[in-house]
Amino acid sequence: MSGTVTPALLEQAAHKLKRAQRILVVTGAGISAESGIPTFRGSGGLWEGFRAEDLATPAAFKRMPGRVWKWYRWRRQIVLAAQPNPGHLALATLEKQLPFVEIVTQNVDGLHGRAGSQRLIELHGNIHRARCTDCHQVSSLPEADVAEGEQLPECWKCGGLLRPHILWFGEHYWPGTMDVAMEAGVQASVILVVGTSAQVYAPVGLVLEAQELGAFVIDVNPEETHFSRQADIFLQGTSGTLLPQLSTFLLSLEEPQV
Ligand code: BV8
Ligand code: ZN
Repeated sequence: MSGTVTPALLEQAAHKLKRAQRILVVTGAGISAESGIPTFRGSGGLWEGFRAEDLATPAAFKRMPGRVWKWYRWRRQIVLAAQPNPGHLALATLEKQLPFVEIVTQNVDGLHGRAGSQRLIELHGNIHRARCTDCHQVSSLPEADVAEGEQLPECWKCGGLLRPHILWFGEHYWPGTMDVAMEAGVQASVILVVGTSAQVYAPVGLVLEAQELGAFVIDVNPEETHFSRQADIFLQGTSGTLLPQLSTFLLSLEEPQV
C-alpha cells in the first residue's frame, strides 16, 4: 500500500465508516503520541531504558514495588500534563456522528475518556487507578500521588499494599474486558485500528478474528505494521491529522437534507 494518503483513499474509508452499522475502534499508544505521551516501542518510547518485562509484570512488582511505583508515577505526571489531541477528539465526534462507535483501547492514559468518548473499554486498565493487593479494592489515585519517591501507597480500606490497576504482561485479561471486546469485534462491520504496533497478542487476535468474519479493517499508522499489510485500507500518517480529516469527510457525506 502506498505511503501517501490520497483523497480517494480517505473518501473510500469515510464511505465505509458512514455505511457501517457498528464500528469498533482499536487504539494503541500511537494515538496518544501527539499528546506528548511517549509510545512503548518507538524511539524515545516509554520502554527506552526499561524493558517491558523489567517493570510491567507481577514479578517485577513483587521484587521491586518501589521501582515500579516510581515508573508509573513518572508516567502519570506526563499523562496528567497531557491533553487529548485532535485524534482523540475526532473519535469522540465520530461517536456522536455515527450510529454505533465503540473504542477498545490498549492505552492506560485515560485520554479517550477526557476527549468525551463514552463507549470505551480500557483493556489494560487505567493509570489513575490503583488496586489493593490484599482486599482488591480499586480506587482512584489522588492527583497529588505523583511524588517522585518510591514510598508505597496503602489501601484506605485495609492498609494493604496498593498496585497500579493496570494489566501486566503474563496476567490474564479481567472478566468483562477482553470477552466484551471480542464480542464487539464480532459484531463490528468496520474496524478502525489506530496507532498500534500490533505486538500485544490479544488485541491483535481480536481484529484478525473479526476480519476473518468479514469485518472491513482500516489501519491508521505512520509506519507499516503487519496490520497495515493485512488491512483493507492502510492510511499511512499520524492519527492527529488523519482522523480529523476522516471525520470532516464523513460530515461532507451527510445524506442530502430532504
Ligand atoms: C494475556 C499495560 C493470557 C502496561 C500492557 C506470560 C508471560 C509473559 C507474556 C505473556 C504471557 N502469556 C501471554 C503473554 C503474551 C503477552 C504479550 O502479548 N506479549 C507481547 C509483547 C509478545 N500478553 C499478555 O501477557 C496479556 N495477557 O495474554 O493473558 C495469558 C496470560 C498468562 C499466561 C497465558 C495466557 C496481557 C498484556 C497486557 C500488557 N500490558 N499495557 C503499561 O501500560 O504499563 S501492553 C502495552 O503494549 C500497552 O498497553 C500498549 O498499548 C501495548 C501495545 O503497544 P502499542 O499500543 O501498539 O504501542 P507501541 O509503542 O508498541 O506502538 C505504537 C504504534 O503507534 C507504532 O506502530 C507507531 O508507528 C504508531 N504511532 C506513532 N506515532 C503515531 C502512531 N500512530 C498514529 N499516530 C501517531 N502520531
Ligand atoms: Zn485493601
